[in-house]
Amino acid sequence: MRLSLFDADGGKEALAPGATVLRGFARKRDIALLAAIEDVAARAPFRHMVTPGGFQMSVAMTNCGAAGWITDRSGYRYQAHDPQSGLPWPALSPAFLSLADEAATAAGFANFVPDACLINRYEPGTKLSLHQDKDEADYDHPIVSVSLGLPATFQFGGQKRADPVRKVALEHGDVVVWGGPSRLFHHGVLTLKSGEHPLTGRRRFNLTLRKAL
Ligand code: MD3
Ligand code: FE
Repeated sequence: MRLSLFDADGGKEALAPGATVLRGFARKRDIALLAAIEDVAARAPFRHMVTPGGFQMSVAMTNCGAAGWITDRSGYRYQAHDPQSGLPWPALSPAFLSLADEAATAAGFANFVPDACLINRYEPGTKLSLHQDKDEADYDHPIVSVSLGLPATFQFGGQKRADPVRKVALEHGDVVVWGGPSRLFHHGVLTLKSGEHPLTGRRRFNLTLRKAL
């Protein structure tokens, strides 16, 4: 067995009740995950969606799975078809499904079967403001989030918007599982700093795997 000073799988940290960071959990599969993102984007290109208030999001998004998360002037929702093409979203990649199930299991949530994967693409200068994920039908299911590429500072607070926020640095390959009491916590991503990642260049990708329907 080869011993490494920098093991790819850096262990488990509890962030809050029901919220677990699995450091480096996705790192060994990074190439396959990025290839799967490229496949999705070839059929459902990244785009900057518009919020109900009329602001274009700085983060570019696309989806795969039976349901895709969208926003436009009429609101936030899950939809089976890509509004840009009218086609169903690409199928959920088996690589995403197995990672989601393994990560959820490692965090204590057995049998997690997501039907939606939102793919966020950040470039330096982009951010995601504090929000809750509440467009899903059933909050009993956890959410699995996978970070790839440039590092980011993630912030999360509590159930109320005014609750104090904590910051956590998320790096390439880190996976976070949010469930139970933390499922409806407010969260966001601070403005991405510039940098260059060997696999993604000046970009960060985040996969958010959810059971939406
Ligand atoms: C904390 N994306 O797409 S998901 C999103 O890095 C989103 O792009 C983040 O928030 C990103 O909605 C990471 C992390 C996440 C998801 C659900 C949560 C954190 C959460 C639910 C409760 C608390
Ligand atoms: Fe979110």
